[in-house]
Amino acid sequence: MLKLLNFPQSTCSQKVRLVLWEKGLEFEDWPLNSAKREHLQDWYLKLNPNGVVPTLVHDDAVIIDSSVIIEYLDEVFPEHSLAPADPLGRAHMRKWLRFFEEVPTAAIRVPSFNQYLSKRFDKLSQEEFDTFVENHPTRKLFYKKMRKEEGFDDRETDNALERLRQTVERMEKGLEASGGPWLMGEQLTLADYCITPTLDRMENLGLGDIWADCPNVCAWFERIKARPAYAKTYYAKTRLSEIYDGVDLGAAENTATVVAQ
Ligand SMILES: N[C@@H](CCC(=O)N[C@@H](CS)C(=O)NCC(=O)O)C(=O)O
Repeated sequence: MLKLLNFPQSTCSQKVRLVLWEKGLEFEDWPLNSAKREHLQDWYLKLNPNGVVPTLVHDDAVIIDSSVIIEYLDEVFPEHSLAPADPLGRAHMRKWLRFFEEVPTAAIRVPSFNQYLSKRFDKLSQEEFDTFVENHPTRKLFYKKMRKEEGFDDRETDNALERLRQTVERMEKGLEASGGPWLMGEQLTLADYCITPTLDRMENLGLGDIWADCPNVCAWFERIKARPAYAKTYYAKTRLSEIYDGVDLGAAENTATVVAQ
């Protein structure tokens, strides 16, 4: 039995949902309510002491961290494998995973908070916000760099956009070198799904132009979007624009859907 504790619109959660759907694995989708800060409540911190989503529960085992989870799923359920069969191929795939975790996954948070996610703090007083930041198990320094409602300064934002551009340039070259259609060549792998939510988020934030001059990336993304796993992952209200645009954050039923990245 697989259960995924996640936020519908979290990029890290979407990464795992893409892999679960692509592999055809049955799972219980367990959306957490971040307006109630369920991911910071004691019961959840016992599962995931980092206070972030997603968390996978497989029978009695708890697995955390989205890239760890997708590698675990691919090892435990090897049918329709999303990793190369040989150790060298897997090493190359992991090279992509580690780069995506270090560079674009961190960078995309900055424009996401600037444009939408900082709004979820609108209703908190500065004191309440400071308490939230001080007590966050892993994101204290990140939130300290941000101003409650305005997000990040120009320097942080420019750095983030530069790292997102660097990512698509690297993907463009990688697709050229592999010959496509996927980052690793003929085989669709975890690497492709590791970066998919970041590009989807960029598009949702109006940053799709960043790869307009990268024909291989454009074609790759169209192929990804055509996968049934993509439509299943991005169900209604899984994108920030659908949640925040035109939403009255003061309305109780709406704040319940306002969650982290
Ligand atoms: N390295 C972790 C990072 C997870 C992460 O940052 N999750 C975000 C959503 S994408 C989160 O839960 N944020 C909660 C918060 O900022 O309070 C993973 O890949 O699972």
